[in-house]
Amino acid sequence: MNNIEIIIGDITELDVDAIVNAANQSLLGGGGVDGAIHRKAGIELDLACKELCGCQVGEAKITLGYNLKAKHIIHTVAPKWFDVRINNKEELLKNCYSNSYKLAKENNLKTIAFPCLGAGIYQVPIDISAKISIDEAIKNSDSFDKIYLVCFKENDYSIYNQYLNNLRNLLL
Ligand code: AR6
Repeated sequence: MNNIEIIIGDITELDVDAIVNAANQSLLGGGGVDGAIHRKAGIELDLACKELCGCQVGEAKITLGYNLKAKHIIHTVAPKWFDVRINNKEELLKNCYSNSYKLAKENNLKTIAFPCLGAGIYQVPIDISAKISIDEAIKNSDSFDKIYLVCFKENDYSIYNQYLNNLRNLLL
């Protein structure tokens, strides 16, 4: 659990074995962190993503990192929190994290960084994002040297830290 670090900043700058992308089902790029990753990784990422033939909500697929410092990109698709037709959103969001960790382990990756999956355009509330992201990080922490949970906004960073600090205090 001590190898879990919550940081604030731009995930595309990180030098890790894998960064996780908050993609959409097409895997062909978009706005938010997805747009930033595709812009910086370059055209080779667009070509590799085309070959993957999309990704279902909660599933994860892997590519190289191309022009990024990160060696790999794990692409996963969060549920749209505003979509009233989906009644298992928490389970699907949990699957995004667990399937990303699974894929990282299968590829022997030891350092991984997640953004707050779904917490932007897809509107996952930040307290739910913090709980699921941190709970899943704790479950997987023994398999990694370092897990970064990357927040982009001050408010998200403080809510993530609050949740993790509460858990750490409970364990003292
Ligand atoms: N580094 C770290 N976090 C970031 C960055 C960055 N460079 N940029 C944004 N964030 P979002 P979603 C945070 O909207 O909600 C795309 O169009 C952001 O503050 O990127 O899963 C896809 O193609 C938020 O906390 O992803 C899909 O269509 C988090 O990343 C859709 O958006 C996720 O926000 C996916 O929506």
